[in-house]
Amino acid sequence: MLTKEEFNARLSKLVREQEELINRPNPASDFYNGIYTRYQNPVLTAAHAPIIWRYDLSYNDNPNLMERLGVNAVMNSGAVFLNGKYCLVARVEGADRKSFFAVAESDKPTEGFRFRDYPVILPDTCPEETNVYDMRLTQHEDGWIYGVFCSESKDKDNPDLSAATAQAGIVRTKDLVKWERLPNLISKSPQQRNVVLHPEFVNGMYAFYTRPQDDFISTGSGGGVCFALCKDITDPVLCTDEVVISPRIYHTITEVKNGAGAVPIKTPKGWIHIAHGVRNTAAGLRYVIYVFATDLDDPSKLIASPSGLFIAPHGIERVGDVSNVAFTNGAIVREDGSVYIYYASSDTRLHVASTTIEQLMDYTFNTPSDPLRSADCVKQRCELIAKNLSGERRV
Ligand code: M1P
Repeated sequence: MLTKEEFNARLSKLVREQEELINRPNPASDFYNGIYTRYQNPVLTAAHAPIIWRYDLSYNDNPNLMERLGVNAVMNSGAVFLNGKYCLVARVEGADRKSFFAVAESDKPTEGFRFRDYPVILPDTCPEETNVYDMRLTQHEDGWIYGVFCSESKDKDNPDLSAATAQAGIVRTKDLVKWERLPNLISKSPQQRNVVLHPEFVNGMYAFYTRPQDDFISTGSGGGVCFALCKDITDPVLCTDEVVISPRIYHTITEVKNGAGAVPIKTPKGWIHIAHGVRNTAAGLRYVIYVFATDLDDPSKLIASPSGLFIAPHGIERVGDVSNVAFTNGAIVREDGSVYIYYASSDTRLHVASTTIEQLMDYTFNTPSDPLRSADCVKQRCELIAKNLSGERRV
């Protein structure tokens, strides 16, 4: 058992080290691709979880200053700019494997994120719900901020202990403090994950990006990221068919599955979507982030598909609880055209990549699309090489 002095000294050290972590600068890394900037440090980790969430600070009750409720990971975060702050609604995973949501905010987009004292208290309206995660935050033109997240329950009809059902839960708020829970989205698919609400009305209705799937992990017959409409968000039943807008394609980064990520970004040339694609490998599934664009007037119409991946897990990002994963569910766009993409690595920690609308549009609309066969990919690359060798700027 610690003496009171030792207890206080250890606590002071914990507090000091966490303050140093939160306040440490986050310079850009050396990574270069002309498309976005990466940063040296994650913006949120398990170590950012407040000490008061994890330790009982009473010397009488916890004289060894033990962590009582550990936090295992902080990852996939929705993002909005609100009241002058960059606000993230992070997926926090306890040591008990249950995830919950918590708001972390900063004056700066790339560093200084601090959790509020309490996590989000979601209205507990689904008794069968076991786990919640991956909230997408949509600042809708109706004036609400909606959070659409995965609501996971045990599949009681399946004797397999791991069998689960994923549904799209919906909440709304004006301030990220008080949350109103709406019914879960009703679609024809038995399972839904990675559902995102479009920020504008489409034909006077709410529009959702969905990801139908046959079971909890495998999308099965689900063909990719879909689009469908809903008349009333307080009675959220999809009233149109879910049409595939970004398909899964053989021998591409979306072969096994894909899913919508950040809320689509409106640009003069179209809606830019930052999504994730999954392929299988001998080392397990590999998740990368990719981009596509849809028509401004008809967001169900695909208009650009830059080839391949946009962000892959890099260096240390490749390792974590679920290794080889880059995943995004939030981005913030500022009036000056700067864009901050919050992405998690390996289901463990959260990072940011910064770019601009101008760069994103250049990437999305000028990157050639995947010709889908090696022979055609070589032709495509040779055209680039030939252009460079004959052009005015030879290296
Ligand atoms: O473990 C990687 C990701 O797996 C899921 O994504 P998907 O539904 O596309 O397989 C999500 O559970 C996500 O949280 C997780 O990061």
